[in-house]
Amino acid sequence: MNRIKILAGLVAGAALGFVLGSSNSFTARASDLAGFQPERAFTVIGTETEKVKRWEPGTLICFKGEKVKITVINKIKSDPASHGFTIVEYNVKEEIKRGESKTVEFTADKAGLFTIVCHLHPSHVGAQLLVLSH
Ligand SMILES: [Cu+2]
Repeated sequence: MNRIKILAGLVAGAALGFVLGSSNSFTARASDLAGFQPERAFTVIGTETEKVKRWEPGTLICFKGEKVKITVINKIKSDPASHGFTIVEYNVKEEIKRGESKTVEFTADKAGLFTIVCHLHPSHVGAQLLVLSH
């Protein structure tokens, strides 16, 4: 039994090494990057601990000019069943029902610190987006 677990660990390690190795060996020439717009992807989970509801991670950081993709998943078990995910400055406004997910995409064309609010119940489930200007 232990031998099987060790073998599984070795296989997993080898697979991880391959993934890391292939990304490390990636080299891009300037011509390959012409018109390339980097994408910053996040997965944000709505959670509840000790009756405190929040989006996790609560701080999303990207660089100005990046395409941002945020997948928001509502895993909050208590009522209300829906929560909002709104970033006013980026015209993002979604409502996510319990157990469901939504994806928002925008280009971070404004630098600064932006508040992410639940427009349904602003007293909870806040977060923030920090867009760095390089
Ligand atoms: Cu809410």
